[in-house]
Amino acid sequence: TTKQNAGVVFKDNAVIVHGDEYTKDAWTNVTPTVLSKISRQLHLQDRNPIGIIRQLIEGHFHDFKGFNSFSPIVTTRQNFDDLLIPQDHPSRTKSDNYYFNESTVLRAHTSAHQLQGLASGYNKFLISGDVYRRDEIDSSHYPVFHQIEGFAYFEHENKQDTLAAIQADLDNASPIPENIQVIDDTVIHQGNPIQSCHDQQVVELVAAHLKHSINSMICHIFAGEPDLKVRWIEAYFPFTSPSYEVEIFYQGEWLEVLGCGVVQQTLMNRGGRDKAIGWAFGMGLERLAMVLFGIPDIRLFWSEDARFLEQFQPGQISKFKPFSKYPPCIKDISFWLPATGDWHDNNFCETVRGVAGDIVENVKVIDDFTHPKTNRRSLCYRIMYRSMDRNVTNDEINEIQEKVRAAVEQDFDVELRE
Ligand code: FA5
Ligand code: MG
Repeated sequence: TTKQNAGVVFKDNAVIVHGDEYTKDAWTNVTPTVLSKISRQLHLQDRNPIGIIRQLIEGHFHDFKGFNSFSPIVTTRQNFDDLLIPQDHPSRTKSDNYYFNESTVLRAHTSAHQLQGLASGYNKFLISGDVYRRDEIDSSHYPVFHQIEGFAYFEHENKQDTLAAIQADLDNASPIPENIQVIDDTVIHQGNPIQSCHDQQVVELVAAHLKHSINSMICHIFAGEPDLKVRWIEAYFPFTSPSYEVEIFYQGEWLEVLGCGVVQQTLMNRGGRDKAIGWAFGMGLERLAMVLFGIPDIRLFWSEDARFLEQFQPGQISKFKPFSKYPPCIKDISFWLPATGDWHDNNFCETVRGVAGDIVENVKVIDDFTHPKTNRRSLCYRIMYRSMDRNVTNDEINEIQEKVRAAVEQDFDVELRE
């Protein structure tokens, strides 16, 4: 049995993507639905908001080399080991990632290419691309989104030269505009330490360079915003220390937009840069695009409806003009869980999306009940179906819902109720 879509072939024992064959094993959980996205490359479309923001950021970091076409199919070594992510780290699990097999995965972040960037010889570079994570389903979560990675390092023989080079770069940079309020209470301390191999004065200057670079990028993309609030908080990533997250206050909410930090020296050394010290950030593009363009649903970025695509101009941020939404169709499914085994929402959502595709707008638990006598647990999920492009009929959705029920019964060994 084979299933085919745009360069992707599913065979019994292998998955083939553009001629490259990946042997299936117990880890395989990529689906035709998710693989149908790898050819879309929204970040390269100059009329898609994702592509427009990517170009805006590249325009700001004009002395950075841009890498936008690394393959999203990477080794687990690239996605995890190279980044010093421990063997037992939760971010490696099958319920969070799309595996081709034990050693090949759809990248979960653009950080998977940091070593390739280091090998390129450019000391400042950006990497953008589509990234994949198994996740819940709602208006701001989709299993594919986009990130841009920024990386800068300074490579000199001694401390004085390093300090001088970073300071010169900072002196050259334009000052942070008045319209931004930066809230930064972060301090370097034991819980978020300077690496023992590093010099404190150098790290403080690298961190200042990182913070200036990011604050001014945010000002650039939110140009014209009368009062912009940016907040720096401490964070943890296995591949940076100290580490930070940056949030933007927008329309009444703090929005997490990126993670960053001073790169672990072990990683620099593995990249052949043992004399250098550097910083990196990884930023999600969808959340920024949703606020800047006023886009209410993350699935819209994937729309091929002309009413969406024709609204945007290359290089320009403009407000999305909603076109009428088609009505939803809502179906519930309830079942008794098997007596043993863990239950993961992500796996359930994946099965639903595997059958129904993008027509699923939202999946949520509406009832979770454990029978007092038998101790059996029953769940009820509400699935909201809606198309971005057309009216769906109740008959059509009933048919899909029947397939969903069959797939859920088969995948999870549950006992369907009524
Ligand atoms: C990372 O992915 C790290 N690789 C970032 C990094 C790079 C840290 C370099 C240090 C140095 P995180 O999982 O937090 O971290 O994701 C980074 C950003 O991607 C988030 O701040 C958010 O803007 C975006 N993001 C994460 N998950 C989602 C999601 N499910 N949907 C949309 N955007 C997301
Ligand atoms: Mg995060």
